[in-house]
Amino acid sequence: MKEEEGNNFCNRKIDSCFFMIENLNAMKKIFLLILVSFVYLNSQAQPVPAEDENIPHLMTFGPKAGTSWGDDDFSQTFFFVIPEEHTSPIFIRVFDPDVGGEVDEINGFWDTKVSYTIYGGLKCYTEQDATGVDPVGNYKSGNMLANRVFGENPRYDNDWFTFGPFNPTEGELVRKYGGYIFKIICEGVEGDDGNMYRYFVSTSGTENKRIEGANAFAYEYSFRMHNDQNEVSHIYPYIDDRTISVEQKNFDWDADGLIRVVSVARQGLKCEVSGDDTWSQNQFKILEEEIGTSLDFQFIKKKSPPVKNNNVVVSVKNQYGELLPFFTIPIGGVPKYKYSIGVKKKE
Ligand SMILES: [Ca+2]
Ligand SMILES: [Ca+2]
Ligand SMILES: [Ca+2]
Ligand SMILES: [Ca+2]
Repeated sequence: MKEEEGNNFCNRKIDSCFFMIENLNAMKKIFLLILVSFVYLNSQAQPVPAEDENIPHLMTFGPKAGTSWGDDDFSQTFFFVIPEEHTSPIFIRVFDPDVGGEVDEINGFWDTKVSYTIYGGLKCYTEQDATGVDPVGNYKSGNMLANRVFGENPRYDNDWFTFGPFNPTEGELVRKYGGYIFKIICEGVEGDDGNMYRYFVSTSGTENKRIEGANAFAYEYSFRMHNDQNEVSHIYPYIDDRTISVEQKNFDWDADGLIRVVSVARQGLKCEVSGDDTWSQNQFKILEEEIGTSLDFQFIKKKSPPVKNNNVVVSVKNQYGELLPFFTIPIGGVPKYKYSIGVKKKE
């Protein structure tokens, strides 16, 4: 081989090497793009509880259960926000609506009935009693759009039941949330067992299909923790510009590890936690940087002794005693602690 040819051969080899590296980079970029869009799509979905919350199930007991099972009032209200731009029909789907079978918590034998009622129209959200922690007064406000009672029913154990279709305009238009609001109340009617369930607001009556820009929120969350001690559950109350301080309140935590608050400016504020069948609360001041962001309440289980089947109730109020909404898709995203802010602050 002549020297010149040898050089050419070398150059070609180097060229193809560069080509491969460029290809590799392009592949990495494509992979990243797929990953990012997957995460984005996921965060746009409307399971309730949502992925970022990592809460296995909502929990509502029959009215004969003792509160030591972890439900203080046998009633849970959720609101769905459908953006104004969305004009096609929507469906509200319930996972494991029954009380019995594989998913749910038995107390003696299955004898519980729960009702799910969907409300829309004027005052379904803006009625003051609808947005409290207690099922009192006119909390069932608005137009009743659908209702169904479930007992033990193998047909819907570990499976979905679908309400709807509803026209989005059947909800109540609430400008500050940019859309129509629907309310769903799950309530224990009879018995003493625990109903575990989830929701999904969908464009389809037969499967879970996301509605772009939709969200869901509650003012009091009654839920089942994971049994796996390595799983951390989260809720994300939104801090608006009127908030100076907040009070968190939790019920029947069974001393299961710790509840802490993380935010853009907070690395981990420990909250007062409740024992069996008790309430606990504490107040803390909101930092300037936290305005317009969500707080991340983290529910971290203790390693031993393990607490199984732990049901807990949580709410957060501002200094006026107004409850803060927990959005299932946190407003402004999941807050990440920023060292540059945090080091200047004392908690
Ligand atoms: Ca029972
Ligand atoms: Ca079930
Ligand atoms: Ca259930
Ligand atoms: Ca509990």
